[in-house]
Amino acid sequence: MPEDSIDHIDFDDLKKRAISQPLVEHIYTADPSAHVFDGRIYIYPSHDIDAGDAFDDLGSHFAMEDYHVISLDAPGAPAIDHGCALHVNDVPWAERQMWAPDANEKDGKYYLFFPAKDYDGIFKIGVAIGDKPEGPFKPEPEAIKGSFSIDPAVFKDDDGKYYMYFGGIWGGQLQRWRAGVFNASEPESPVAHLPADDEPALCAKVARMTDDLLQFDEEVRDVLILDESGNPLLSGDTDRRFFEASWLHKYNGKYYFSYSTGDTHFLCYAIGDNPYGPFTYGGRILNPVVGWTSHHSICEYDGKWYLFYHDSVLSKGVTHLRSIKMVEINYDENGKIITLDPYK
Ligand code: FUB
Repeated sequence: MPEDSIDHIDFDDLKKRAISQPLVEHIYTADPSAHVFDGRIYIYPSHDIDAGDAFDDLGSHFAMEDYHVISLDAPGAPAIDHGCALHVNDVPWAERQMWAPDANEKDGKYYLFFPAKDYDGIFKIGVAIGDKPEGPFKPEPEAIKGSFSIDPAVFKDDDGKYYMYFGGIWGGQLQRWRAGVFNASEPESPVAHLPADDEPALCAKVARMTDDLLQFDEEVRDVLILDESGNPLLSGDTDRRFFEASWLHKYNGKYYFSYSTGDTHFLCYAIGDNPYGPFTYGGRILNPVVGWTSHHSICEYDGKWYLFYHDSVLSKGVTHLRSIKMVEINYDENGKIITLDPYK
């Protein structure tokens, strides 16, 4: 829901009607990537701050500087903030805008994957390593070779292979990489370089990770989303096409690629038979929340499935001051995710 349409909203009423409440209220948090490590839920969110930057369609107002890890012993338990786990000042290659992160575990080490703009203003994706799920994390000196754009999500498949999904259009710069190199040729505009409405939409990206989880182990590939007739979703299909916020989970042996439609504010999913896809559009997970962005993760705990998401109700609609939330989701007998409305 765009910020300019919030004047009429009764936020006290909306808070009562919300299907879940913020997990923490002492800081603003967003873009929650959740995993279960050692029987606990660990959430890797963005840490929203008001740095005073004006709202624009490139997301300049999302000027985050650090990450805090949040954990819960179980659904419904108090959420614990473990403090600053990584600050942009400690990342040699990164200058600003620490956007949506993710993390994963391998052989007792924990890896935080995060996007940030480098000193040329170009988003890259970095890795930082810790001994505990909550950090602190020590960053690698360079960004991942060949990485670009935003919103990394790292999925571990049952065979022990790890895959990074990433990308985001508009402020996430994915459209500037269509030729394989960063296109700096025109003034920055969120819609310059995008395909025409009747052309296939830009795809999220995926690459298998090296055994040490520090690099891509192959050429980056497209995450193709098809419609019910087997055709790629079109760029003009803004209610369904990929915008940002990739996530991958496996349910009943099928691969569910989920994402945000950005400017139309839906969380959607598509189903495939392997980590690379193609994926066939399946439907909506969550209808629009208060706040421009919608971002999420999906994670199983004790046989139940949970959606982690955010909204801007606590800040009374401020786009860049969001709060992470969690709610149970359900699948029907055909494996379709039952769509949730964030407010009753
Ligand atoms: O939090 C900054 C950006 O907003 C994220 O990277 C996007 O997914 C959107 O939530």
